[in-house]
Order: sequence, then C-alpha cells, then structure tokens
Amino acid sequence: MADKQSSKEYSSDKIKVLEGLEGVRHRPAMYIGSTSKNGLHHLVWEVVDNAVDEAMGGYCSVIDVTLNKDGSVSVKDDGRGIPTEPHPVYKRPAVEIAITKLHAGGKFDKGSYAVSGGLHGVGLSVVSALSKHFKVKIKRNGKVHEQEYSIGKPIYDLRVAGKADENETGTEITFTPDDTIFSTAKFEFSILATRFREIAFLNKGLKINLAEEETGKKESFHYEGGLTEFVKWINKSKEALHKPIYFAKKEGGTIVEVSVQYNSGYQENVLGFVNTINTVEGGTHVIGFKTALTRAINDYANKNKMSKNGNLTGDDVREGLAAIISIKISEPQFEGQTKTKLGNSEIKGIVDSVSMNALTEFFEENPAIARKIVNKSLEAQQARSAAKKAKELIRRKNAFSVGGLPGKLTDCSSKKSESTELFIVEGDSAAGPAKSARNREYQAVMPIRGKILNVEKANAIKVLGSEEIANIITAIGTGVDEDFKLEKLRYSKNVIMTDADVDGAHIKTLLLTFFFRFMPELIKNGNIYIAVSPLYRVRKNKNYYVYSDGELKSLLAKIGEKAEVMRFKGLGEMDPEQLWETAMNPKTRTLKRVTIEDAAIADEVFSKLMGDDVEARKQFILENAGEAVIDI
Ligand code: 0RA
Repeated sequence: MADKQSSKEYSSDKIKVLEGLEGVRHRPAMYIGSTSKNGLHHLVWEVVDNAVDEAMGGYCSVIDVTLNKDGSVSVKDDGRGIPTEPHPVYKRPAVEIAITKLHAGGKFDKGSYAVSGGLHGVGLSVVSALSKHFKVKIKRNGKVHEQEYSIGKPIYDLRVAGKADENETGTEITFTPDDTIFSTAKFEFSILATRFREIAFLNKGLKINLAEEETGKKESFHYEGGLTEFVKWINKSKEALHKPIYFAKKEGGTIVEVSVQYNSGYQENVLGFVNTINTVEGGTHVIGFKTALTRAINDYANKNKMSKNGNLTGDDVREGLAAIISIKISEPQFEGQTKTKLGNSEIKGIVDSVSMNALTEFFEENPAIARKIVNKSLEAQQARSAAKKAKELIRRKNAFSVGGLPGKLTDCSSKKSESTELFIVEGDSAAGPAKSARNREYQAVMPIRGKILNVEKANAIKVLGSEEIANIITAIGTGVDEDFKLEKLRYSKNVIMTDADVDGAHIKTLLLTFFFRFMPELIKNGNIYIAVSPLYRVRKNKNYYVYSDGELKSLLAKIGEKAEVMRFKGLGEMDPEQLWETAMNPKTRTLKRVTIEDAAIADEVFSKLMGDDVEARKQFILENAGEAVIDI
C-alpha cells in the first residue's frame, strides 16, 4: 500500500514537471507540430500572432519582422506593450510570467481579447523554451523595459533600460532558435512572406514589413482594401468577371467577413480563415457560405426564369469562383487531421444567414453581375450533363459492340500506341484521299460529319453528347473525365485535320473544346495536334506549299510572278499525293501541337458561340464578325 502511495506521489510530481517548460523541450512537436522547417517557422507565427492580436484589438498598426545576420529573428510591434506590472498571483512582472510559464502566453484577460489567433494558444513561453536566446524589449509607461532568457529561464530580472515617450508603446522580441532541437535553424524569406501577405489581407490597414539583413531583401504587406484585395490577388492572372462582392457583419460575438469574385476559369478557390488561421480542411464557416451561395444563385435564377434544367448544384455554382470567408470568434474548436477544420456547429447557421442576406441583396442591386454568375453556372451545368451523356453513350456503345471500334474508323495495323497517329478528318470527301494517302501501318483515319456544329447550333449538350464525339472517344480509347486512363491511349498523335475555312475553324473549335473539357490530360501530355493545311500551291520547277497570303507574296517576290498559283478550297480537293505531302508525311507536313492555352481559348470562344446568353453571343459575333473562330 505504502509503495503504491509513493509511486502516485512520484507520478503527480513528474506530471507537474512536465507541465512546465521542460515538457515543451521534451516533446516539442506537441506544441509546434514538428522540429523541422514547419516547426521552426511556427515559432515566428506564435510571436507574430500576439502582435496581430494587438492589431485586431485596434492597438497596433505596424509590425516589423527582421531576419538578423546572426540567425535570430526580431518581431517589433507598436501595440500597447506586454504588461510589466506585477502579476497578481505570481507577484512577478506579468511579462516574465508570459515568457516563462506555459499557458500564460499573452492572453491574460480574456475580455480584452475577443478573438485571438495561435493554433495552440501557448504563446511566447513555448518560443522562449525552444530558443537558446530570447530577449524582450517593451516601451510602456514612459520607459523602456528589457529582459533576456536562455531556454526559457530569465538571465536577469526585468530592468529599465531607458526612457520612452509617454505615449510611445510597443513590444520587440528577438529570439535565436535552439539548434539542438531543430533539424534546420534557417528561416525562409518566402515562407514568411506568404503568411504575412495573408495576415495583411485579413487585417486591412495593418502593415507588416519583412526584411532579411544578409541578402538585403525587403517586402512590405499593407492592404487598405483587405479581403477585397485578397480575391483580386487570387484572380490576378485570370480574367475577373466582375468587381469583388464584399460583405461583413457582426452577429453576437462572431464577426463574419466575405469577399467573392468569379473568374472566367473553371477552378474553385474557396479559402476559409478563423481568427486569421487558414482552415485548410474547411469546416462549418465554409459549409455555411457554400450552402448560402448555392441557394442565393438558384433563387435568383428561378426568380428570373433563367434556369431550364433544374436546380444548379454546388459544383455548378463554384466553377471559376474565388472566395474568402474570414470569421473571428472567441472560442474556436479546431478539428481534423491537422487541426485546421472549424468544428463550432453554431457557426454554420450564422455564416449561412449572413451570406444569404448579403448575396441576395447584392444580386438584386447588381442584376448584370448576377446574370453573369448565373450564366456561368448554367454553362457548368451544361458541361456536366454533357459529360454524363457522353459517358452513358460510350458505356452503351461498349455494351453492344464487345471491344468494338467505331465502324467509321479506318484503323492502322500497328498496335504500338507510342508511334501511331489518328487523323480526325472533316467530312467524307476528305476522308477518301486521306485513307488512300496514309501509311497503313501507323496512320488511322476517322471522318466526322462536317456539319455537326451547324446542325446542333443551339444546344451544346447535344453536340458534346453526339454520336460523332462518342466515336472519337471510343477510337482514342482513354475514356473521359474521371474514367480517363492515359495508359489506354491508342494513338500518340491525334491530329485534327479540317478545311481552312469558317466551317473548318468551327469544327476545330468544337473539338478543342471537347478535348479541353473532357480529356485535358491528353492536351497536357502533348497528344493533340492540328494539321496546318496550305492555302496555295505554287508550281515553278517544283511544288511550293504556301500557308498564308503574306507568305505567297514574299514567295512570288522571290521566285517571280510567272508561276502557276493554285488556291486550295478544302482538304477534299486535294489528291492523295498532295494530302500526303502537306499534312500526313512526317518528313514534309506541318503539325501544330495544341497547348492547354490554345484549348482554353477555344473553350471560351465556344462558350460565347454556344452559350445561352443571347446578348453576349450577339456582342461577340458583332465584335468578331466573320472570324468568330479560333485561329491557331
Ligand atoms: C496582454 C495585455 C496587453 C497587451 C499584451 C498582452 C501584449 C502582448 C504582446 C505580445 C507581443 N506584442 C504584444 N503586445 C501586447 C494589454 C495591456 C494593457 O491594457 O495596456
């Protein structure tokens, strides 16, 4: 019995010891995540978070962070200064308690800290415990106070080091990480810059200056526009569809701030922040916003009779969306693998209702923007349903013809996909010469009906779900969308071969759009090509193939006007030899490899030509009269 008692005493003693800063040094990862690069930078976040808390309270406007030559880092703010008065319980200067006692970091009085950052909330004491040297300098009550520490222990008592102006306040902390704890002790400018930019966006008006002594590198982060500038920054290399939508509201103790801006792309970029911490795993604030966005857009679309194919889904309304949801709350519960998912259940409803009211009002007041967003979502809905139909069609086809290839495909004999080529040819008239001209071993030919686009003009779904497209998918072999498998690719070069006229350009645009939306991997992998067909043949001693009027002029200037010049009207007018020489013979042909940018442009052109937005289409056709096609 006595033994048991003493062992109990022993373990409670031990626990007490481990609750102190020894515990931090014993298991650093529990406090800062790791002892590698991330953990090292976490020290800076802890110190800067305290200064940001001061800024959030409205007491601090500038934070200077300096990477010093000696490997230490300094964080200086113009806040109120850490209190230097004696702590009521410990009877020592409050600042010393904050820096030497675990869990006493910074946040003494909860009332004055409605919100606070810091994932672990352990603050300065963890940083001092993991630093071989730590110095604090405080301007407060007309004096400069200072104290230094080594691995969490004071080197001397807090002392007055000089005078300060009566109204001049602030805190400067300089620390050198303990290199026996960290696998690297080198701070990286770019990691710091990225996080400081984020903090500055999230705290409008706050200025953060970052400097690195050794390299002389300097960067300042300061955004009067706050979140509005944040979404603009996210969309900076994209085409924004409208001015940012911004709203902010305080509901009880919760501050909700949101900024939204759509771009013409397809990616979704929704960032959530809680007390300026990036909630990478999302959570109730992000769910609340997404729910409201979907509902607000559907309500607007229904009210204005814009939707024809049922409700838009969340995925539909989030294509090309950039949004920031930043909330500030007093007691965040973080969940998930990396503790970056907000769990507070009451927040979902709050963010939902704030967002719903604000978005509804914004849409009512800005109908042009609302219509743009609805139309963009409707396009996404169409593309999704087209993809579904195309997939169904292929599955059905495959079910009927066991492993069968399209009847229209004239295949090559080689099965080595790394050296085979498929020519997708406009119209049966061109397919004839192509079939006789080709090298049977490695070149396959498949005609597609030239008029698909014109026939189906008003309906993108039908075009993309058409028999022609299904044939192409089956011939290529990879499947589409999430069924896509690159290893099933049947030809390494898939060549679009169309006439050099408006119809040909239309078909080229359609096919590129199709590849862009449903098989982007093929484009990225460099498997899609365009045969560049010549406009003229000039005969003088030998044949010259000419691809533009400019080229013709300079050729004639060189070889003389007495030449026989023939203009090609279409592929169908070439005889097999001509076709072989100009478009199919690897030694003499000109092929253009399609890039993802080419395809994105085609997709945009296609959307404007095919979209439901009659006004946009009219405008587009007016602006591009006669050449509303992609020209590569
Ligand atoms: C507690 C109370 C007060 C300020 C701070 C902490 C404080 C902490 C840090 C850490 C880095 N910079 C900081 N600035 C301020 C307010 C004390 C008062 O009422 O004057």
